Amino acid sequence: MNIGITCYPTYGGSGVVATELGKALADKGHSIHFISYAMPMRLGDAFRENIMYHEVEMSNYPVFDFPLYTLALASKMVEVASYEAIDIFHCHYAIPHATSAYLAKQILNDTRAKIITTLHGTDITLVGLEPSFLPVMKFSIEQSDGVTAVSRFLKEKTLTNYAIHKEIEVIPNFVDTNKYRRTANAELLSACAPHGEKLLVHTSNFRPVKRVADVIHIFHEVRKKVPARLMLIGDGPDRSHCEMLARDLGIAEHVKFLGKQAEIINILSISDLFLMPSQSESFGLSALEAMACEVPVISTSVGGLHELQLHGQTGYIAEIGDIDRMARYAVELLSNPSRHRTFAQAARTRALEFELSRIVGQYEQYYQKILSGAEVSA
Ligand code: GMT
Repeated sequence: MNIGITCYPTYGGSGVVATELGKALADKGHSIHFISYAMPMRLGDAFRENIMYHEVEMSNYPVFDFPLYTLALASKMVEVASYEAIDIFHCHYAIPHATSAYLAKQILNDTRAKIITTLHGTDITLVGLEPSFLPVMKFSIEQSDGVTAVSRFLKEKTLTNYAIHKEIEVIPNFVDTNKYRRTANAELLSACAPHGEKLLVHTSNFRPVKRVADVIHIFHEVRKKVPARLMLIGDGPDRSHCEMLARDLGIAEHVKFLGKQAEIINILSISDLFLMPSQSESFGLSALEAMACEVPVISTSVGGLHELQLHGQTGYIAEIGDIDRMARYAVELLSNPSRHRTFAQAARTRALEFELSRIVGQYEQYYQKILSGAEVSA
């Protein structure tokens, strides 16, 4: 198949899923055309002759106070489809990608190329609900030939929040468990935990929805009972506040803000616990990556997280903002090596259920279903 994949090229989960999916599909012989405003981060070192990258060019005409990305993307999709016989436009994150794809298809006047939109999370639960976007979002989702969601939670939210009468296929996120596996790195471990401290880790885009300040507070409580250090990966609007908070609580020397990291397997491999105290999480891809590296997860009970992590087996689940409980769970696991080992193994076993090859196969089957014109309206 000739597949055009549009995603955000940044470190966010939707871009990661889109890029890893494209690479895996290319390995299976499909031709993949990434269409975005920058090269997707995880594509960097993945040259293959059947992966093409088409950059959306943005003009900066002074009359435009705001960049017209939706239109520029639609034009690039038209161009790529005209010369590359695209079978499927697979849009990751609905805003504005599904809208651009709809526009492109109208311009092409082509019934052959199908649009599949994969909903990832905040496109549905946050941004898309804003009155300035909602009607366009609803329309664009309804006009897609196929729609997938990364969890049952997200599917239900889409159907109810947007009053959409359309079949939505749940295809969960995935991880390459051959790549994401725990590998010993004594040198890194002794650099990060020189006195044998336990290592807690968090990775996110530091947006309010991630409640990174809770991570700092949980760690503060944990340190009162267990010698530990905290590593924070990623960057975003709440980072400065969190750095200040760590200083105010007097724990700054035990907290490392690592910023954006291209390669996190080595860090996960030396970690003892992953913290995800999010306010909303449609799936929790970064928790899955941690689980694949045998890192148990302490998370909130929101969204699709309980579809991934099993309370009392792969980690623990608490209510949003219940810092004390999350800290208690963390201390309990960190101070009981045999239970920690059992949880770490269970986390890995659970992650294997989301192995890349299984889920990529589900996407391929879904592509076939949509291409064959199978009925997807409710
Ligand atoms: O977490 C974010 O805000 C980034 C966002 C994205 O689209 O890049 O992540 C969403 O998609 C991920 C991949 O499907 C999911 O694992 C995350 O749970 C989801 N984030 C939220 O729902 C907040």
